[in-house]
Amino acid sequence: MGMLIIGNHVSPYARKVLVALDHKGVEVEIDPIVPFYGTDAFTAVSPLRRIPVLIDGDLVLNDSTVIAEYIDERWPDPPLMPKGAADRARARWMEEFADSRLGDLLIWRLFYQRTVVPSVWKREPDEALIARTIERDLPEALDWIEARAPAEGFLFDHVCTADIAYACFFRNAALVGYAIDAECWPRTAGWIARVGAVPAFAASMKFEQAIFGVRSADRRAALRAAGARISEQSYGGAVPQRSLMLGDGPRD
Ligand SMILES: N[C@@H](CCC(=O)N[C@@H](CS)C(=O)NCC(=O)O)C(=O)O
Repeated sequence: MGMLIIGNHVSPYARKVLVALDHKGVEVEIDPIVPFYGTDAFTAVSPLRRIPVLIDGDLVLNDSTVIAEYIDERWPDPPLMPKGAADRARARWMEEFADSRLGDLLIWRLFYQRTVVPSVWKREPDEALIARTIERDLPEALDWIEARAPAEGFLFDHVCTADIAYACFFRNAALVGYAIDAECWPRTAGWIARVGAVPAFAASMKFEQAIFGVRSADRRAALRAAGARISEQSYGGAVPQRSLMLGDGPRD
């Protein structure tokens, strides 16, 4: 078996590492599970029951940031981190803000409510939480991002993991109907569009489109038909399990 990523292109965290690998021309097999359907074997390699997971021989890595840094060190060309200690630290903090704050706002409060809550947990989304997020919390986060978004090009002198992370989160937002208002946040809107046009990111769109809204059980076939290399074995099962990190309920 070659190197494996457990995860799918609709997870912003998994997509970050899949785009990084593609950007570097590294081939990988994918097991595109929805994490809630992970089996006990999944728990064994992902103790928080989260995607992505990278498995490379006897190396098992968790967390998209850890995985992306491993990828960048193992295949240094083209680089996905800036040079120099200060810029590298800045890049890590920018990525962390996206992973934590945009993860909370765009994934758990928006995307999760609109997609996972009705389809996996068979409940109505929490509309009050969604409204509060869009009207109050996201504008605050976008103001912070706007002050740091580049007017042209990327955060540093070439596209980096941090740029990709933001574009991944805003793609999930777009999938549930949220677009950055370019009149309010023009630099952010322009920057995210430029990252979206980076070939490896643009190439991920066909995989996202192949699986978004497709039942967990049918995703392997859909992705294979779209040209992805799908693993023989899967860490996914038929029955969803409670999220270790969230319980199975909405979060505020
Ligand atoms: N810090 C982690 C977060 C990963 C994460 O939250 N992944 C989501 C999918 S988008 C997940 O697996 N959620 C399942 C759960 O929390 O139960 C990373 O960067 O990889």
